[in-house]
Amino acid sequence: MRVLILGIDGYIGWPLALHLLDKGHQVAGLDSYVRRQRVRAIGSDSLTPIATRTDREIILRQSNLFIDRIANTTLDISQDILNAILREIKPDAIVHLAEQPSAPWSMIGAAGAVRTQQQNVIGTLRLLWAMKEVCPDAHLVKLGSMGEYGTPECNIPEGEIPGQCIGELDFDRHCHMKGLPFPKSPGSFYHLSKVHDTHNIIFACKNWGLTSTDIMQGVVFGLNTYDYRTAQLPNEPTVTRFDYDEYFGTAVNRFCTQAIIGHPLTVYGEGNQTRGFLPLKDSLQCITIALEKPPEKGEYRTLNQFENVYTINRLARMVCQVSIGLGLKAEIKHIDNPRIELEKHYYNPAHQKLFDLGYEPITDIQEEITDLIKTLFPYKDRVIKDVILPTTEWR
Ligand code: USQ
Repeated sequence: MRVLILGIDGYIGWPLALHLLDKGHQVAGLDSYVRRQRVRAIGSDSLTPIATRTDREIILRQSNLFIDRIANTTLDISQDILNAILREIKPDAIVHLAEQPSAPWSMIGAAGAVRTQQQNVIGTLRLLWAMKEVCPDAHLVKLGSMGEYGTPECNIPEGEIPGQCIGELDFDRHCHMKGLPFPKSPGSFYHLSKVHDTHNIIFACKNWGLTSTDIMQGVVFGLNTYDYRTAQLPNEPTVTRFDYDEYFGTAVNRFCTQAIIGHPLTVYGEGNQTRGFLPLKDSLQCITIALEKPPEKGEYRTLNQFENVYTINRLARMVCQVSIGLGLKAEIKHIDNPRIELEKHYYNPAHQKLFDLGYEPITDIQEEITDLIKTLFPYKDRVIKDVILPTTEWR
């Protein structure tokens, strides 16, 4: 398959490119490299020393497989240029990861919110038009978020309202909601941008017959390489970036980083917030499954993508136990929650479709956390302590 990865330089994009090449697919990529700039602009940097843009291009070209280029752009370009790029690459599938991925960054202020929605909503809309005009048969695999659903007090299906009654709604023939998009109730301007994307993609599939898998992904953590087994630092060029700051670091990645420097684990509020989580390696596996087992032509498909649901407290306790077992000093400190979110709530999202398509979780989550802490430990002197505590209030 000829796959175009938008956002190929990112946390998921880079290891996905390597994984797809390994599996014999052809890969091309675009990236504006804005993630590197944004993380530096907030005074942080990837904990893992990642390869330069040029080195990444060289690595891909050495693969002897089809690599078009990593163009220094994503979707902030004219429609004509984007159309021309797609015309040249002729992708069978497009994996769209080129969005601003941070909920807290979208809540910094007006500029962060506007930039997030511009990059995400307008970028995706541009892509949909380009696909319609140039490659209407290509399969769009778009990264959405489990956070699009929010935390409603009912079971969350995979995308559509199922046949049975939900909550107190009475589905008779005058009120037949089966098949409609399940209501979304997101908690940040970032998550809202994903909801807007979802609606635009559903419309494009319905109206133009485009084909898409919209992945509602849970919180990803971990790295793509674990070189501690060979006693080597994972500073080989294949390692992906690893952020731990309040904006671009996700909960488990932050906790593991905090553990290696003896910083108390920053659980926000009561810590009973419950989310779906999955290791990075599982995310790569799931996206690959979505690519290799596409939906019918013209179908819009939703996949809820996570390994299992956990509370933040449970994960923080796991990181603590593992760290103590490895001889580190670790403790949990509940701090005032900078976000507006329920700290105790019902959470039961379905996530069967990927398992039906063949998803097998690679490792158990505790083993993954153990490997991660061991791998990160040699980098402890690179941690910038000033970027750990949250400073952006969502109020
Ligand atoms: N949290 C803490 N302490 C921290 C950081 C986070 O308690 O130091 C809590 C947050 O309050 C939240 C939960 O952990 O309740 C998850 O926060 P997060 O920062 O790990 O993840 P989130 O902001 O929800 O966003 C991440 C990705 C985003 C993706 C989303 C999936 O950045 O791209 O869409 O996870 S989901 O959470 O299911 O919406």
